[in-house]
Amino acid sequence: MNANNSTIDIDINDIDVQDNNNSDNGSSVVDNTNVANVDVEIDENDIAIADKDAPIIMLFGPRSSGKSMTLVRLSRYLRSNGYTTVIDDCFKSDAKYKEKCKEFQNYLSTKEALPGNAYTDFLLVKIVKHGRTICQILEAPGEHYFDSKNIAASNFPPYMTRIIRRLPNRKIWAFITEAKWDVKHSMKSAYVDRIRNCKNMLMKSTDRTIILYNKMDQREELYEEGKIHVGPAEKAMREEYDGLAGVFKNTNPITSLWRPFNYKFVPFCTGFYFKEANRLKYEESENIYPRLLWEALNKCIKG
Ligand SMILES: Nc1nc2c(ncn2[C@@H]2O[C@H](COP(=O)(O)OP(=O)(O)OP(=O)(O)O)[C@@H](O)[C@H]2O)c(=O)[nH]1
Ligand SMILES: [Mg+2]
Repeated sequence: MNANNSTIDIDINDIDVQDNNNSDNGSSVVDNTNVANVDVEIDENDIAIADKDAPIIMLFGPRSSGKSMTLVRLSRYLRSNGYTTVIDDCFKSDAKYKEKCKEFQNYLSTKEALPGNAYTDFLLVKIVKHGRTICQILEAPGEHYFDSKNIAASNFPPYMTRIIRRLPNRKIWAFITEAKWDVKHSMKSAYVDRIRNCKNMLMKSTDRTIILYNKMDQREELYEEGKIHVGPAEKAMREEYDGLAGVFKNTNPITSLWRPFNYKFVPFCTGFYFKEANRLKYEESENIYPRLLWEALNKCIKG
């Protein structure tokens, strides 16, 4: 079924997005006024991951690619499907982190969108079912992964090389790409280089890879009658991010015959954003998006 020979594991080519089985329409306001202002120096190396077993999902993407909103969308979907989201407030010890944990918890509970500027740094969220932690999702500041002001950087912050890389937990790297990322070609190719750099420096052979193509709503040609064209979406991602699939080329002579690339492709949209009375508002995306992401994550967790 897969027109592009990728590793996508969905057995239908067109996916209907009109599946709001969640009665909560998630319409929210992104309000920049209520920004937490805890005036402290943040030590990025002060992080602690106590659970050395549950896989860690690394949301990897430049600033504004949608890491926070992806985490929000997935958490809200999972909460409405019997999972508990537990924010690990011991992950960092500074007061600002604790403040953000509270904000995120409030956000998930009240449906109010997070203040845009307050929620941009670290967060570790555990996904729990029947008392068992299924996985832990980590968001870190976008510029730690890819700094648009220093695109030639080859090093990662020490906490990534010293702490994250050495953890025994399986990591699932969700590399976020954006539909119609409005930057120069050189910026995109620098981002692809940075992902290659991550693969070489931080990833282990037991880790897994997802390429998430966010902001799909910006490319209407990838839909027809409310259905996502998954194959063409993956093709569009590969055209926009030239060379990215090749980073994950499967070099095993046997398995590469049916799985040429070692990544799972997930078309995604966190919501529909619009301005109203000078405020940025958004309406939550359909459940099909977090469902596809959760399916891909589960395969990476188990397989
Ligand atoms: N059209 C569209 N815009 C989106 C989507 N997801 C996110 N955005 C836009 O991107 C902005 C940034 O999203 P965030 O989730 O805060 O991005 P981030 O990657 O966490 O950014 P940093 O924390 O600064 O690294 C949002 O405020 C939206 O305006 C989407 O699915 N579609
Ligand atoms: Mg963020």
